[in-house]
Amino acid sequence: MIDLTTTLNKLHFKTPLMNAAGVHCATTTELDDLLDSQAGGLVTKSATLQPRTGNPDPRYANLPFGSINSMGLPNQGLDYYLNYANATALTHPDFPILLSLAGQSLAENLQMLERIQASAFSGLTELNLSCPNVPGKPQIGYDFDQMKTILTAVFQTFNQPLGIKLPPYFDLAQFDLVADILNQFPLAFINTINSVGNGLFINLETETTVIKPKGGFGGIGGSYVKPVALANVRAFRQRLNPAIQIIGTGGVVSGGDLFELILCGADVVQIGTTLAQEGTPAFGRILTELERIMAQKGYATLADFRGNLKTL
Ligand code: RRO
Repeated sequence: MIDLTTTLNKLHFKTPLMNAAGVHCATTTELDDLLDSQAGGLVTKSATLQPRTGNPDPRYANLPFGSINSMGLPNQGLDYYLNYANATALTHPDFPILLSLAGQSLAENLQMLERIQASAFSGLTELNLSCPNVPGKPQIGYDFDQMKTILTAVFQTFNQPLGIKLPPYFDLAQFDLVADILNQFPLAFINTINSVGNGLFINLETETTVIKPKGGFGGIGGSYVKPVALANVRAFRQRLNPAIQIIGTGGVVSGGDLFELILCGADVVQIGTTLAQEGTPAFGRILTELERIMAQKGYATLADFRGNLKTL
């Protein structure tokens, strides 16, 4: 018997998989598909106070080993997702729900957090500090002073469990600096990584970019980014207070990829590009592959190997 359950703060997951924010979670139809899948929980598309249409098409493309996107934060507005979450808590009381927020200013983020706090919301809130695709808006996660300012203000306002979505970091000094800031706050979790921002993919034949916004620059996901995701989960697990849990996101195509992210320390794992490409059956396939690997290795629970990466 293999036990795939896991816990994130107050929420209990039947399986460790969720969608990654932005994929298959923009409408109630897509969100209902997640409820009916093998996902252990769901997160809603990063929300702003008002609905946004996002960037012009084409704004997502599949690539040989992943994807590129510059969606530009298209979403139905916070109330749409908050109403969905609160209605679903009544029909599916045991299904974990995360609300993702991506306000375009500190004031907007605080206003959204106040709305959540004033509502019956019983899930977890994730503040996205790493959207790479809004023209003229740098990723907050790369501005350490701004990140500290935001977290200070947010924790003065919000008294419910909160996590943050981080961009990938690429230098050990950055891991040290960011972890030092994050350890000063009562974060419930971090989610690492968002897409690798501002990559460029080119169609050799037509000599053009493959997406239209921002001159073709966009966030890279899928197999291209798995080593970056593994490194970020591992580096933060080594540096963060044990009370701060980790959602690992990036490059999970197989059960082996899922196993590796948990081995690096992930408590929950999110699927982005693979969900976009295969739809919700991807969850069941990846979990079956994970179970086979665990059975072969003689592991009965995720805790049997979580964080246990060995080095040479
Ligand atoms: O909507 C997007 O363009 C987007 C967002 Br908010 C994000 O956080 N990450 C991403 O790859 N795309």
